[in-house]
Amino acid sequence: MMVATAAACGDSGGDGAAGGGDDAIVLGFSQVGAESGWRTANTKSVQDSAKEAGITLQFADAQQKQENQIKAIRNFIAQQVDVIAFSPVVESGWDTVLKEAKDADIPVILTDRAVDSADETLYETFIGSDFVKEGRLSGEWLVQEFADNPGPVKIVELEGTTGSAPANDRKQGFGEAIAADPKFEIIASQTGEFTRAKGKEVMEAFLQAHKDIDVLFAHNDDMGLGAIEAIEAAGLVPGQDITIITIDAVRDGMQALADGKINFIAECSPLLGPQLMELVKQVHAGETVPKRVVTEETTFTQEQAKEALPTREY
Ligand code: GYE
Repeated sequence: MMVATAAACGDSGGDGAAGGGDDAIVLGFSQVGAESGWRTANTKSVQDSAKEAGITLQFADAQQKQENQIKAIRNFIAQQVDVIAFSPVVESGWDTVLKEAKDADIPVILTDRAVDSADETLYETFIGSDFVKEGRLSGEWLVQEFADNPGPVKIVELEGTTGSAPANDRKQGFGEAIAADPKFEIIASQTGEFTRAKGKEVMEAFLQAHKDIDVLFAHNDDMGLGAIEAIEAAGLVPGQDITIITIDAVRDGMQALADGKINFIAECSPLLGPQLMELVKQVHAGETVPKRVVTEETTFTQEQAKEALPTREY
């Protein structure tokens, strides 16, 4: 749809020029923020691979606020960058600004998180994980692990950023998996905003309100790591008194898993940079790209974490 104008820029693709020469592709990238270890690794991956690909990166940090992302995108449009990529902090409320980019003939790539726009022509492609699957795999592990437990199994949940695709989808996938047996009961669920500090704070409140928590499901490692501090401060043993499941598998999470403080992690890869740069080049050249690119991921038990840690990239 944007083929004609995108191809009309007629540049050479900026071969080899680290940071880009005059004719390098300019990519405007609006990042969510710096809320977690995952995000730090993701930012590094995007910056390193842009450099490697000779793409000039205009990087904007939205500090977890949608209004900042909308401003950044409008800025990119005003600057007439070649391609816009962004990781939408929440799912809804993007149609107007995406329409503005489309009217300016600037192709948009969604990275990491999805939008709920009904009009799929507002973006070229979406590259990122299957968050529902991550939640489901977490729930399925729990169902298996507690197969011989007569129940009730009391679960507390630390949700990610309210309204974000990973929070919505991980909750859904986990909920579907544990619905397999009515003995599983989510007794409290609240946002910890994907941060360690908030994860700790909310877990403290959970521990005060409930004396009989069996399981913690945290939508990311960082909130789980914050919660571990609260659990230890309450005189309980994380990984034993409370079974802990998280998502991401960043280094600190994997270390806690190997140390026995977390019991299971569903991986979510932040290393989206290289594939993103390929897609940027393709849409800039007017090539057709798949509408959805799903990241490959696995899961880790404590034993598997011990094996994987020495060669873990992030
Ligand atoms: O799981 C979390 C981060 O959008 C997949 O955002 C990402 C999530 C990730 O803050 O740690």
